[in-house]
Amino acid sequence: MKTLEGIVPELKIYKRHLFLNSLIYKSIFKIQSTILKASRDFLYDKGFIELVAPVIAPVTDPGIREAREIETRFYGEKAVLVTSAILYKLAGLKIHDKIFYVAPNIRIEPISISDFSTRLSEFRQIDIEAAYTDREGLISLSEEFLIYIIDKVKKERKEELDMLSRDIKIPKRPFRRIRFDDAVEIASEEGYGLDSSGELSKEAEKYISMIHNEPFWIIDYPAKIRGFYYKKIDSEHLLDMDLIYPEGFGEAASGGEREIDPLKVRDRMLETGVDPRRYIWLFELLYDGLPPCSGIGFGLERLTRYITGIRDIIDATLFPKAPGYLGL
Ligand code: ASN
Repeated sequence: MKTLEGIVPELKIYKRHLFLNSLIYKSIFKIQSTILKASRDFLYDKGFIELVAPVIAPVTDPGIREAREIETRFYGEKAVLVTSAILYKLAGLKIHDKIFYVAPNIRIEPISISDFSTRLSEFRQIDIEAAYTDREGLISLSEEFLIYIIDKVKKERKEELDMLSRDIKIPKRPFRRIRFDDAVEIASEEGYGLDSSGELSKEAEKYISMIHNEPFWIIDYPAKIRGFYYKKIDSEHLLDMDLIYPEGFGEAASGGEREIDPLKVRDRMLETGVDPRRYIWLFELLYDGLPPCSGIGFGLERLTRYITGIRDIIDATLFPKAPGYLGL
């Protein structure tokens, strides 16, 4: 994997302005621009419209695994920075049946001074939501979406991919699917386990990603460890999915079919340790009526990292905020 060899990560974060004219960054961010344009072209072509997500809110998505929210004040009132646009995706369906945001997500992830490869505290999701669509429909749309983007980048950014020595293959559909419980077993055979939130540990996910050479899905996550907005498939598992990149690149996207019955959403909140009193507006939205829907969010920086083949996620965003590193 190509990286900006020889430059310590602290300099790449705190002195980013001094590196912006390097050929590597020029190539990466021209490719990222093509990824964004291709995403929008693909989604508009499928009947989606783009909406604009908020940055600060009274309440946000608590389904963020090991991470925490940033609490702040807004004119004396308690507020949080948005961790994901999921709740606004649901609300956005009142405007149109197929919507997406390219939304900023702010999450206090655990600090790691030895690994800048996969996590940022500020990142963007190409966050998609579709009414009258089940998990199957979303899986199919997402596979097409990824293939479309890779194809566009290969056609329009050949020079930049060559500069990065990246020869990325166009994946073949349908992508493989593995149930979460089976993924845990595959990882445990090699001695990898779960993290403190009950997710596959970073190492476990990396290992499973490493033994694949095509993107694949992990489906049916345990109900207790993921957002209250996912619908259950049985008493312990969700109708959800993560897309995982091959070659060790790890998680690409998370999504699933939504629970839209207010009483069941409340049960899911209790099951995941969330206080229903904080989400009155969501209950009102649900009682007002939402169509059955599904959604997924693709991390823009992780998509950029995978397509460019670079090692570190801090090189896949222009002004990185690595966990604990404010940068510029
Ligand atoms: N984007 C995810 C979804 O659509 C939610 C998340 O990022 N936590 O389900």
